[in-house]
Amino acid sequence: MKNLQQALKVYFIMGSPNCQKPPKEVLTEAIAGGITLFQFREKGEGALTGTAKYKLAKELQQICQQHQIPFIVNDDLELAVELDADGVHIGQEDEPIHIVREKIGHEKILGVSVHTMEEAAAAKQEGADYFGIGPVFPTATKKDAKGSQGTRLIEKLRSEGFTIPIVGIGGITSNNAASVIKAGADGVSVITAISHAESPLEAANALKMEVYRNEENL
Ligand code: 3NM
Repeated sequence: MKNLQQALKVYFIMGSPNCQKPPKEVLTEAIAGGITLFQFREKGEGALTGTAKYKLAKELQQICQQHQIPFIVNDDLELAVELDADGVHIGQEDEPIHIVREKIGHEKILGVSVHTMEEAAAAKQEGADYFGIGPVFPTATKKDAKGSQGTRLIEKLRSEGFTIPIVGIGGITSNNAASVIKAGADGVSVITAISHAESPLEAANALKMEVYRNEENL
């Protein structure tokens, strides 16, 4: 995808367990507030499965399509293929990266969560389009997340010459997004900061302002 770096600026991730009002409403508001990419991540307590999961994914994808927001599926490769989603995001515990790449083809976005230099080098080699790096700050959203590691790995990757697009994840809000961008990330990915906000629109907008304000080249 041509403008992946731009699309990663304000990357909203969500599934029904993350929402305090209807997911379609939350997504619509987040888009109005300026998110640039959406990931459907139906995980955690009360997560939908089967037909209900498919139906919600389809509805959210349609909202994204109406607004030209790329729609990415977390982990569920089968769902991504079925929906002809714009991409997939996988962790280290999921299917091997090169297999996922083979299955989705080269036109789709492939995001990979990495936690070490070794994982980063391997992920790049196997065909990742971008890295998700976290948790940058403590997060209550992902129960099996590792301890927060700050922006160290982002800085190290940049200082060692990795130019691949990177997003930080984990506990990011408009109050701390600046440090993630200053460390060298192209964007921030968030769940709670937008999905639990009283106004997802304002929360998305505040994040967007912080990202653009702190970009190196401005
Ligand atoms: N992955 P919030 S942290 C989905 O470190 C996810 O790889 C993480 O949610 C990682 O913005 C995380 O609510 C949760 O902290 C992010």
